[in-house]
Amino acid sequence: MTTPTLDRDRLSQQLKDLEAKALQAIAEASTLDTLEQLRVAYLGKKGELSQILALMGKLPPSDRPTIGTLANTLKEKLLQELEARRETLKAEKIAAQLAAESLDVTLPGVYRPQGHIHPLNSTIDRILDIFVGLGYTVANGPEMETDYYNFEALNTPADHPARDMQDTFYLPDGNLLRTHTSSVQIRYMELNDPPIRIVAPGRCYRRDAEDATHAAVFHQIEILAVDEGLTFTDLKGTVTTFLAELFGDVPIRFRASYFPFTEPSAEVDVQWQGRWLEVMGCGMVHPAVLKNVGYDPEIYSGFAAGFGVERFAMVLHQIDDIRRFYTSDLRFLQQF
Ligand code: 2U9
Repeated sequence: MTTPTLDRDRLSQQLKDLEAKALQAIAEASTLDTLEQLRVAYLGKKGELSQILALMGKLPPSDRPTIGTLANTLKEKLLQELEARRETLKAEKIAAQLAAESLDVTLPGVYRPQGHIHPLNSTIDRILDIFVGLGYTVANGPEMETDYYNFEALNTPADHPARDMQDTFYLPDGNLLRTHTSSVQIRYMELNDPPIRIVAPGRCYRRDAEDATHAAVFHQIEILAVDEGLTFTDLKGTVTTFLAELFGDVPIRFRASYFPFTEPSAEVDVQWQGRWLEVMGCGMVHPAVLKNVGYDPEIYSGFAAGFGVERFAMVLHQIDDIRRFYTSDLRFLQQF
């Protein structure tokens, strides 16, 4: 019995069916991986085209060239279609990336409101600039203090009203929250020999009922100069220069006053919008204070001054209530 020979027409039809199926699958492929799977499925060693070619041996020799040519033509066509589809998919992938990553530079930016320096901080900076310009060094110290550094070293006797409970925050361990930055100056003098010129800014605490001009937490700046031969004239000159820098050329006056840590003492007023405003206190450092830090009052003399920053900021910016500094109301803060 002769092996039924595969007639040429059947093989040729198989090749045509394969072409149609493969071309449709390539056209529908949506990823490069799928295309690679199709290449292997159709053109690989065990692919469908190879399987048909394997049947060539059963054809009459005279028919083999025809089928061989058809098969090679189909292989070339499928390779071209695979490559074309690959290029299309790659181009689509790049186009999708470009679209996703595209930045329209003409879009408006994200609005971020401009921040503002708090009026207290800008006032402190401005004041520190004036004294640093006069050769002073900025000194800082602890806000929690001992009775010694806050009162005793400053010649403030035990029964002085400033030490009463109603004015000072005492802590359970007997320490306190400093009521002025004078303690910083004591600490500095313990560690440094004259001549010294320091400016001490900082947060201070007073047990006051809060109202339009009193806050439990407030900011103070004090200056201290100790050298040989300093006199009240040097103090007046320094205070006058400082106030002229801040308030311009307005009348100022010194009124005799008393503080335990200075002798003589004075309070300073500036004439502002037609009224005399008290803005600071000052005086010559009391000899007992110099002795407490080991300075010889026969050789050295010094002057000091202190003022509340809120008070300056309120005068300079016409602010009517001290509490506005602490309530974080943007309608207030944005004005500065
Ligand atoms: C040392 C010696 C003396 C600092 C001084 C004042 C006068 C004064 C107040 C102003 C308003 C405190 O913020 S306030 O409540 N201060 O009037 N301060 S003389 O004298 C010193 C400081 C340190 C070693």
